[in-house]
Amino acid sequence: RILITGGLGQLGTQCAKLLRAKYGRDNVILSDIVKPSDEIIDAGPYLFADILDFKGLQKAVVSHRIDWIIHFSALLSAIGEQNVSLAIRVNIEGMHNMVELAKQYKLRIFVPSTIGAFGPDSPRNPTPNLTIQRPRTIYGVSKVHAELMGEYYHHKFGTDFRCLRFPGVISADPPGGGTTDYAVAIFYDALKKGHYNCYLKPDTMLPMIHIKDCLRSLMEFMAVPEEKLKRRVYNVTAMSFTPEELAEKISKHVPQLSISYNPDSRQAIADDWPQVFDDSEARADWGWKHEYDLDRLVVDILKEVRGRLNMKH
Ligand code: VAH
Repeated sequence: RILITGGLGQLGTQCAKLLRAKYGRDNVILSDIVKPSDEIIDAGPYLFADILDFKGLQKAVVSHRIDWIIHFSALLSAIGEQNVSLAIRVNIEGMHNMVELAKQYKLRIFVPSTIGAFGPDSPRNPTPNLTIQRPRTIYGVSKVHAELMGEYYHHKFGTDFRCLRFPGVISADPPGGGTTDYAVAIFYDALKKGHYNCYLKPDTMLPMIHIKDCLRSLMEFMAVPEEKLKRRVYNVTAMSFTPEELAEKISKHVPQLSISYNPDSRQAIADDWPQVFDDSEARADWGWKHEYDLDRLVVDILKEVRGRLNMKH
């Protein structure tokens, strides 16, 4: 059985759908501290689980006979800077609880890390798997901590900890509180207003990935036999682009799109992040490869967003 924490965030519901298709609807339990919609309940088992409540989590793991944990709960980069103490609790104390449970009950645990786990001292183009990590956001600090804690538990206790560093994930559901959220919001504003006011500079290059590639990398990585893994933490990516490159691709399909640039505090976060992510080790060790390039991503997300806005085209 698989327990997904932070299940109602950007990745959880799609991840549950894919895992349920592969492992069975009732073997994947979505959990969060948010009240679920009817749609979520209809899709499969849902559980209230507060990752700060160790006893409650222990009960969930035992009574549902959990074998794998997919630990998504976290405050992302921008929202973390507005709620540092909450980010420390959720992202760091929450990780302690989950990795301790993984050790106690011999669970396989997946924790996502991020391009945000690198900082201004890291090489930016490309950023390799193993290099300096001195991030300047509490989100980044907490994710480096998660990587180090997971690797420690693996080396000390044999815990099957696995971690992929994701770039900005593009889906029809906005992430909420991220620095890469512009690349989702622009699709909605392009279709609804024909204009997007971008909070990053036009030439801000960031690594990105389509959510379908992101979740496929997770599924494939979780199924890799332990002996094939040379490390517990891998970079994965699909492409890098700038706001102006993305706007230009979208305007091929939405000609009326205009874009203005008014950088805010998220610019300083993005300026410390990788511009190009080197995922050659994931490709070499367990056969990772992306399937969505920017052209295909734009067509697919536009279709999804039109569906959400139920526009006829
Ligand atoms: C954020 N979308 O912007 C998240 C992600 C790589 C970026 O971690 O914070």
